[in-house]
Amino acid sequence: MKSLFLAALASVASAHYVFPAVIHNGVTTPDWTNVRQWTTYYTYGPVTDVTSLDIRCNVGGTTTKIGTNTTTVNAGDTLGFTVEPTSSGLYHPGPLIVYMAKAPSGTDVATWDGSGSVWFKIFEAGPTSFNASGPVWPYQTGGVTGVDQVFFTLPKALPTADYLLRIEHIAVHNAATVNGAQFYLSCAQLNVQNGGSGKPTPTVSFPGAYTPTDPGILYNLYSPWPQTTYVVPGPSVWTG
Ligand SMILES: *[C@@H]1O[C@H](CO)[C@@H](O)[C@H](O)[C@H]1NC(C)=O
Ligand SMILES: *[C@@H]1O[C@H](CO)[C@@H](O)[C@H](O)[C@H]1NC(C)=O
Ligand SMILES: [Cu+2]
Repeated sequence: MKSLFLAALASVASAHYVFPAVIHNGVTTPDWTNVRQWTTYYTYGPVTDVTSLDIRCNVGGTTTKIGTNTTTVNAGDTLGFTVEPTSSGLYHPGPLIVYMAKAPSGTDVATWDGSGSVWFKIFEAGPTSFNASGPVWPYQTGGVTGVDQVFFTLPKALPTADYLLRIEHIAVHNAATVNGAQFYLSCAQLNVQNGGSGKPTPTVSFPGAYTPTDPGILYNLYSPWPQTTYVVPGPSVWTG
């Protein structure tokens, strides 16, 4: 009985996922060197309260200074994050969203907390289609597995500056009750070079961007069956 219980606990823990590393120009950084290592990251667990500070850069991700390295990139580059554990990957149903926030000039992005209405969305991926099972999510590869790497492109018009980069996957399999949606997220620091002269808008704050009852956050994946709609939460995407 006891070992069964422990086995069940272990499978729950390993069932979730984290984004621990950045992929750029074919190079994957070590885990948690270029991504802020949040407190209790080893649980692979989600944030569920969108009104808490944890929704910004995960638990302790805005206050814990662990010397995270900043990744130098060019505007317009393709960037990626790894998903761990790789055996199950990004397996929950839900959208993938990427936000950025420019560090105020004179501020060291490595110690900046990302406060204020400074975050703009650069990428979102909701369902690619709907079939007789409901939404088809682009990062699920079938069965109970998902991809173990995700990629997106930085806008070419992004001004040269230091930024926080926030990746988020919202799992909606339990989202029919308030605070049931699961937010898997990490923040990395970027030094963006060769940028453009765009003005990223609209901007939002974290917490603040979401409410617990937003469509896409309070969402019943199973009713009506099959589901035929899904609204990705947050502001519109700034493409530059
Ligand atoms: C940042 O990079 C330096 C040099 O590559 C490395 O020695 C250091 O351990 C890195 N920082 C972290 C938090 O891993
Ligand atoms: C819906 O599409 C997904 C992804 O291609 C597939 O795994 C699933 O079997 C499909 N369901 C039905 C009922 O066609
Ligand atoms: Cu999970």
